[in-house]
Amino acid sequence: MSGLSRGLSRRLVLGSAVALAACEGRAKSQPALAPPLLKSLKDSATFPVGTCVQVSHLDQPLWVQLARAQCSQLTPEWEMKMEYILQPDGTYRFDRPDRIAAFAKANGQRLYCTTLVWYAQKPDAFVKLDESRVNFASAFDNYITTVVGRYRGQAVGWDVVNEAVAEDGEGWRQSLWADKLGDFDHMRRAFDLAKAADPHAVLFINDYNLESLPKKFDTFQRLVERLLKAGAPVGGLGCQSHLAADLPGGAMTRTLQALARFGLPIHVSELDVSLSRVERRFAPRAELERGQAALYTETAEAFAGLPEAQRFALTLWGLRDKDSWLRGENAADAPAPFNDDGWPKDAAHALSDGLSAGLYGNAKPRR
Ligand code: 9MR
Repeated sequence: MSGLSRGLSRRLVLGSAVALAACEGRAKSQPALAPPLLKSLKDSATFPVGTCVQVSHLDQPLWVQLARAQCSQLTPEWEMKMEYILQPDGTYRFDRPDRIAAFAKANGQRLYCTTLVWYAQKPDAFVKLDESRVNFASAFDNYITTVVGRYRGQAVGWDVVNEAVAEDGEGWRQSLWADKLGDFDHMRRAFDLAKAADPHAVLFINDYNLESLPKKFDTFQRLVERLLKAGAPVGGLGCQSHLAADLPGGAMTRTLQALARFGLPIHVSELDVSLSRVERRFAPRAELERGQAALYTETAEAFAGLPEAQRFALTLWGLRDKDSWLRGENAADAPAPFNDDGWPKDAAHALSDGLSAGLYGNAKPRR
């Protein structure tokens, strides 16, 4: 698409968002539109920039306008997980994940999917299964084969194993899956099944606190090595990146560079920067906001500095503050790049600066 037609189509999108906002009867004093950044996030980057999404967002014209303008990839936030898909009686429901997949396709955005194996989810349908390993294993196999197969050809990647490593770095987490199918074998099995169901999707192992807990990070890397050595088709490494605003500078850069040593694509898969989950609880808010902006820049710039083939995508876990899961934990948190009304915060400009580092040969960002 030429610059001219892109500008034109963006104006059309903005125009229709104005009309929709008017239909919604928004108060005049409320900002109706997110003012554009100098350049959108997706246009600032040489790699896909994503956000998580819930079906409820698709009915909000302002969210739709923001996500279309800023993002080239979508990850269903929870409606592609077992908690939604798998019913207590063992049947599957795909209405909402299908709707998100259709939205992504209609808007020319990539679809990334999370998650297949997660210690935190043990739906009734599995818990209730017969104790025999055979039934359990075939239900596990069927779930992965069916769900991955359904989005074959559209999903660019899957979080196959999510959050497998213990927080203290002492080995791997216990889970229903590990109990029934083996600590290591259930992971290996999930990768093999996902590969068979969609040979083209990039298959990730994904985890969090890798930048802040050295022992956990070490165990994560050992697990990756072991999976690769066993021949598991691990195609990429996911670094969730739920950061605290007072994380010391340099940690994210070191983490991404260490991950890059595996030579696999890297996904910054769930980036947000909390102002509440900080150690320096009494730090002035403005100082934390500066820390937040600096971390958005550092993460994007470090990512942009990875070898091209390893820059899978950078995904935000919430575009606007009010979209964030962290609001449920602390109503005063404001972890996203855009505020509740969809206006770019300093964090959005900082993120854009970091993303642009890739466009200009890793030149230093503006601020
Ligand atoms: O943000 C997600 C929230 O809406 C869901 O209720 C929750 C359970 O499905 O998962 C949240 O996302 C998590 C992600 O899948 C894995 N890393 C941590 C995220 C925040 O809890």
